Amino acid sequence: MGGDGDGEREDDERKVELDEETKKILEDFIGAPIDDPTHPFWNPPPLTEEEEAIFEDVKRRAKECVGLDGFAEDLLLKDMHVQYVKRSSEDKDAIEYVLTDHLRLSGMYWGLTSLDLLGRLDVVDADEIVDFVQRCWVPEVGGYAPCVYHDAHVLYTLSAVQILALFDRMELIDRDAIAAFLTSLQRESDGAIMGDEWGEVDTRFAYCALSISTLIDRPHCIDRGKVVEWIDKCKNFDGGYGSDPGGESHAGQVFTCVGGLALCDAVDRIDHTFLGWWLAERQVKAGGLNGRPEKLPDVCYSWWVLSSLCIMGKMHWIDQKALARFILGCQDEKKGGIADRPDDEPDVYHTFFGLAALSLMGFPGIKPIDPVFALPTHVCERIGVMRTAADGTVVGRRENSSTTKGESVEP
Ligand code: BD6
Ligand code: ZN
Repeated sequence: MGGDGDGEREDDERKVELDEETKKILEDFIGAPIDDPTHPFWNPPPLTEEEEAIFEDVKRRAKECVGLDGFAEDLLLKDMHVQYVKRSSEDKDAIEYVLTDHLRLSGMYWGLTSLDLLGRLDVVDADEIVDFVQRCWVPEVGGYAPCVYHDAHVLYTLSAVQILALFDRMELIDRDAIAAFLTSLQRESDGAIMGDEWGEVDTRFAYCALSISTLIDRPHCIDRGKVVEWIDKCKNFDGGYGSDPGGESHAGQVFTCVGGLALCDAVDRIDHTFLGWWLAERQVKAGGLNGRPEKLPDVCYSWWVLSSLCIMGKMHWIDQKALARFILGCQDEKKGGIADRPDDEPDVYHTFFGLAALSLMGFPGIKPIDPVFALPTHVCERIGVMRTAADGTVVGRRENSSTTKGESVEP
């Protein structure tokens, strides 16, 4: 690398001090002194045209196969999944549609994010969707309901914000009203977050509040230190997390806690070795992942487990190729969509989490996804939320973010 502008590397301040033994091993390996930038090893001659072409070809193939070398893009039935998601949003008479009223905004987020990951968000009518989202807004509460005429809840407020982020319509959000709603959901006594005014607490709601407050740039509307303390109380002897203190470890809850801690820059609270083991143990012989010991593998846990491992920098602790094979094997070759297990009925939830896990593994033809926000990374970049640490765990906001409408970010 090097050679940009004044020759300074952007990551110079992250220089690692090598001990003498490591230095010697490295020097023997590359056949050049580490500390002499004038040595020809560090100043290779420019590539010939032929070498350049080979290099480009290698780079292209490497990009297509990160972690999954040998996987061909056409193993993923992309167009069929696009049509499946499109159909499931259109067929408003289908029984599944009627029965899922109470999940509607989350269902829309799963479907729309799937389309964006596949580069086909254009197949839906953005204005119609944004209009529906706005009709789910409950102004007297400051949150979104899953569907028109239902009650506002933190779960669907996150889905609404995620959908508006996907369509780049964040200006429609009443950030201060949502911030006040989130503030009202935090329990004074122990920092736990309630889902709505009825008072149930769960680590899912803590994650949602932390994610929303970051996405809308109101990080201090909840006391993050207190949430961290509460999440820490949900940690079990096996390194995993449950839904509340004393709750059994479950991969879904693990994600909400690991993601939540990452949003608070507090991943040091995680027992990395124990939890890394517990998560890696979720992989079964068939290659898929389960949510708890002794359970069958299920595509959706590909996401809950893998995103947690990704945040912890331990994705290589599982066999990614075997997992990708399992997910691809759950595709419905006739209808499109992905099911929880091979030959089961597909649904939009498993379609999204299957695609999202493939995205984390760098599967060719799927856009990259952020393991904490569960949004395509280009969307996170656009709205100014970014992850800064080399291990991918610190989540912050770009300074002078355009989404703050000229207000300064609170200290
Ligand atoms: C979620 C959780 C936290 C924060 C954001 C989130 N986004 C999506 C979720 C998952 C979660 C949810 O929103 N709960 O409120 N799950 C669902 O909406 C699913 C919907 C569903 C029902 C039936 C079949 C397929 C999807 N849900 C209500 C579940 O309980 C699913 C059911 C299931 C899927 N596969 C096997 N069973 N389970 C589930 O989501 O488990 C993962 C989980 C559990 C607890 C916390 C976090 C994640
Ligand atoms: Zn599932």
